Amino acid sequence: MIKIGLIGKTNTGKTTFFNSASLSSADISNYPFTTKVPSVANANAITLCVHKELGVNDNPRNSRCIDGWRFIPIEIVDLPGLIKGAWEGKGLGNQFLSVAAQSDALLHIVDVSGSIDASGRIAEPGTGDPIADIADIEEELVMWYLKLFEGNRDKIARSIHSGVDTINSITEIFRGIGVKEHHVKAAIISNNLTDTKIDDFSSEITKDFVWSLRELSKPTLIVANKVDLPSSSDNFRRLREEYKDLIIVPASADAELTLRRAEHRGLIKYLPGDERFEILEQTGLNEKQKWALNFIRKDILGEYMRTGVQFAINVAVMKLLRMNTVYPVANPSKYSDRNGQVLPDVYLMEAGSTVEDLARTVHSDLSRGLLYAVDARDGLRLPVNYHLKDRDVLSIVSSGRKKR
Ligand SMILES: Nc1nc2c(ncn2[C@@H]2O[C@H](COP(=O)(O)OP(=O)(O)O)[C@@H](O)[C@H]2O)c(=O)[nH]1
Ligand SMILES: [Mg+2]
Repeated sequence: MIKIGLIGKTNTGKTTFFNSASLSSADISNYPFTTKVPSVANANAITLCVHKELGVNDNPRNSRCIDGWRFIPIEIVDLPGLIKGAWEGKGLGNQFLSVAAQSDALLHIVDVSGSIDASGRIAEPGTGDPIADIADIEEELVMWYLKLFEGNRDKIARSIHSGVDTINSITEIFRGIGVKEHHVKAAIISNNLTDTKIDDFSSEITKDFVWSLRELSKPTLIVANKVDLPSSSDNFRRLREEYKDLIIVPASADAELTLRRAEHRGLIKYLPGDERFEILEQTGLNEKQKWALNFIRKDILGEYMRTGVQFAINVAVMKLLRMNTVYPVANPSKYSDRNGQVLPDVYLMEAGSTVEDLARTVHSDLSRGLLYAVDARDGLRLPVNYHLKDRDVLSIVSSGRKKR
């Protein structure tokens, strides 16, 4: 399952984001380091289901379908707040880094209202500097990569001298934190290091190289949280000016938590990520709740279209990790499995994956004796090396086992 780590300084709203995305109730508090252990929960990537377009009713099994939207489970991890020097093991640095290492992508949560100081303590709104906060956390991540590289320089060199190629020798060092050969290859190419010997990696070259490696292996977007506070709008503008090469999603985790709780209690109708909600129980609302909902409607949804929590997750999965949704079915004319269940499963498949990858993901039986796939929309036979597209509905045919 795809795993997304929430990183950032203390008190930026990571736990609130985590709770609102998963509607679980880990402690939300102001004290530094309350999040002692990383907690993991299920959240969802949400995409438009194909069932409406195909004109059928579906029987989802590995996911849910609500109002035409497919909710595909993913994992989110709430990490302890990072402080400067984490890469040297300060604070909960080592614990943080070992968990971040297991994430496929990162959501970097910043307090865009400037309500925390540089060390993550609650401060007067507007006094903190979210731009510097982003740079601090980025620096920590890069230093962690740099430390791994520098600490293993001799080992890498020995491996290369013994005949292992450069890419594999470097990948071996970083494998434990989720770095793949193709990341190392791309980092070498983008820094024009194809013909540079490892002994000639100056400290400057090395820093550029690990910077690329960090970017490639842990795709990250910025969640500019707390946009509900008035001091956020200027900071948000500055942030966008300053970091043109990053995806920045404005968010109010607090507003999302309010909406999901109200929805949970049957007070409103609201789908995560929606641009609107509907009050069902006017009479069940007290004045404070009415005020809060009005505020969310006007100042958050009205201004930013959405609370940003679900949107950030969707963007991370679909854009950063380049996932496509693919629906395997056994019966291409009924879009069903062998038991007649319509569109039971949807899989997130990385762009570039093939029919063969899908077969392997669905069931090892299918990949043995794999023959081809049938496009359920038009009956077209697709070879095993066909690149899956988003919203493909495919029947995999193998000699090992009949259609699935
Ligand atoms: N105004 C506002 N406050 C928020 C928002 N998200 C979190 N907070 C508050 O920020 C403080 C720290 O939140 P928490 O989730 O514990 O931060 P963490 O340390 O990053 O996990 C708490 O007082 C939250 O209520 C938000 O979107 N808007
Ligand atoms: Mg927390």
